[in-house]
Amino acid sequence: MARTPLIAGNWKMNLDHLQAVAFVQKLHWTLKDAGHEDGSVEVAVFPPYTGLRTVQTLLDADKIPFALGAQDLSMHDAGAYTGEISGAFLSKLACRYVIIGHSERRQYHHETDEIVAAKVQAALRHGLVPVICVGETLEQREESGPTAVSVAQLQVALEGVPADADIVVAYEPVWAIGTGQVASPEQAQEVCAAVRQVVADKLGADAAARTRILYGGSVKSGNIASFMREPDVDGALVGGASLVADEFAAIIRYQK
Ligand code: G2H
Repeated sequence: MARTPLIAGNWKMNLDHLQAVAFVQKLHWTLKDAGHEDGSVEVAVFPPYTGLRTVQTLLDADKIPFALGAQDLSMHDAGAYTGEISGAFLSKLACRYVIIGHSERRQYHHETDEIVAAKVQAALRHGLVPVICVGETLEQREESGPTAVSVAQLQVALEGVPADADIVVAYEPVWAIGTGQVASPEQAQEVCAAVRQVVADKLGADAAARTRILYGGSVKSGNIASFMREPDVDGALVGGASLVADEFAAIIRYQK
């Protein structure tokens, strides 16, 4: 089954709502000027919550074919949860995606596999596609090998997920995030193949064939093509390099 590649820009806590609009306009025109063919690759941007509304309005008004996503959501739908954002609010802003279980959430906000699983359920309740992040620290890799942590994290995250659910999984080795230390394409492939097997075991062969699995961790224009040549890598979750329009456009325009 052919899977449309997904190149996703996780802006993290960068770009306020005005900078977000200027950035998306610049990215759009950079791609247009380069003769980029819309639709060959799905492009998604993940601004901070405060930028979602302005970016959504711009995408709509200028018919810019980027998907919109949020970087997190609450496991609850509504109520007395100060500071939290409901999936219901995100789907009203035309968000298609929501990142769940990014290693920075797991590390700085103590999100457990069970919290991640509850957030996946919340996303699905509101028609959002969860981008479920998994990945190991260097210590865990040395202790239990390259695939064990991602497999275990994903098994919990997929508990109770229906076989026909639309999900994305992002493999992000923690040791390669924002460090400049990149996993090799072979290392990425090994874990992405194990991730696809978990999807097959939990959700069935059809789901495994259609689910996109991304690699994330210091992706740049100079290394994207080598990842995209791997059979189980269907795209990238890009952090730092997604904040520079020329660089992110070059990543989107990778040649295998
Ligand atoms: C991993 C990645 C984006 P970066 O966190 O999710 O960030 O590309 O800066 O390593």
